[in-house]
Amino acid sequence: MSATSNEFFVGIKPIEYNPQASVDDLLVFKQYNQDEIILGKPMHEWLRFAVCYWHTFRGIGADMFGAPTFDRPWDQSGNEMQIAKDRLRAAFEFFTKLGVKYFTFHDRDIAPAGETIEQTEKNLDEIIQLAKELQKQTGIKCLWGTANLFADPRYMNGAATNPDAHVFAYAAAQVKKAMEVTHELGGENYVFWGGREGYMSLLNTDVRKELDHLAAFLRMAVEHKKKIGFTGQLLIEPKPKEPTKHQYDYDAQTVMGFLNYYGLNKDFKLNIEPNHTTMAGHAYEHDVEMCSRYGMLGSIDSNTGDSSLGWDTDQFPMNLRDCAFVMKTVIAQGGLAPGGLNFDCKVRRESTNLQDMFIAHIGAMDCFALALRKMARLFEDKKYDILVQQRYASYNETDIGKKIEAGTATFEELHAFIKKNGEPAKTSGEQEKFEVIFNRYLD
Ligand code: XUL
Ligand code: CO
Repeated sequence: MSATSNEFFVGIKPIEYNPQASVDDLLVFKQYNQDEIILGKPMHEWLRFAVCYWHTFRGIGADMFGAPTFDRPWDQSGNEMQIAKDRLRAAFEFFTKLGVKYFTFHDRDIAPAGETIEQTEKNLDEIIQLAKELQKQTGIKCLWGTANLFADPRYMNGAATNPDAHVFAYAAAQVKKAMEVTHELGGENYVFWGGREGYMSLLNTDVRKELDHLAAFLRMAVEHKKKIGFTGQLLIEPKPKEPTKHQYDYDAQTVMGFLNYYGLNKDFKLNIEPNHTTMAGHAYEHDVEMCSRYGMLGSIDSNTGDSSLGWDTDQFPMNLRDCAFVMKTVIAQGGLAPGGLNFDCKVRRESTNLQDMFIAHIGAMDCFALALRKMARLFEDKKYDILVQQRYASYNETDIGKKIEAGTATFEELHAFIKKNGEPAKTSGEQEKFEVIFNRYLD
């Protein structure tokens, strides 16, 4: 903080859009022009960017092999609650200067835990009051809140899937409060990421019991949501592994199957994090597309991994191709609201300047904005719609295809059809053609 003001990011002015800016001018948007209308709505409505509190304001630059490398000016005062307040003010200065409209948080990111649940909730309430004031002053909104059910040692064997009902109850108590404070901040969604909801060994695990318990937990959350009048969307964030060897919310299709089985599919949508998707062995865009096609894509933790590493590196998305694939799906479903693009990303441990926080977010926002522009053109041309429809034309244009789609065909009928019509003609999948066309839209 400067000696004369409450400013933490001294010398950094609000980031502006200037497409003419030089390559070296990094504190400027060259693509993200928030009010520019694309396909009938402003860019900020398509993109709904959020800054995440845990990486950007609680990240200290530590890793498994080394001590913290960051030296943040808001982490200096000594007293835990005072630091939490300074940090919150710094965060709102950052959101405002960056020009994002949303933030996301875990309960334990914004306020320190106390010795007892009463003290923990008191700390949280005090910080939430300050957050509300800062929201009022700045107009910044809460995209989603969540509870940290993985860091405290009590959750070492899981939270809602813990073999001990006492731990399950603790997790429920914590989520109850986290939902209430998210509601108080006007949160537009609430996220469940099953941090340790999985197993390390099948030998000591009753997987069926744990999944039944997880469903019971989520049912209680739905009930509580109604009880407190929270109208935000509930979201589940899939991840295949890490920290546990196997996480139950493995990927989008697994989570949708789980929700359907337990009758929860009307109450939840998915928050897809592409870094998690790639850890499940899928392409970056796979889960986004997979759940969108079932009307289940609620929000995106827009980050990326490193293909040569394979763990959850939570890097800023800077690859135009990846962002374009995401935006292609987002445009096709008409947007993400009430979800958004949350930067669940951390600057590298070696990126120790305060400026790096801005540069990272600006770079990722510009990458998505450019992807939006490019994919808007593709959408307007209806290129893929037409080409993909053509591949499936037989289902609309032939009697047998129409019957299959309608669910009225039988095996006997299809057997008779083949006897009469013989071998199908060979049809090229034309993958390269589709890839070349996609690349041309990225030009
Ligand atoms: C962890 C992860 C979380 C969730 C929120 O991999 O992505 O930060 O987004 O708990
Ligand atoms: Co995430």
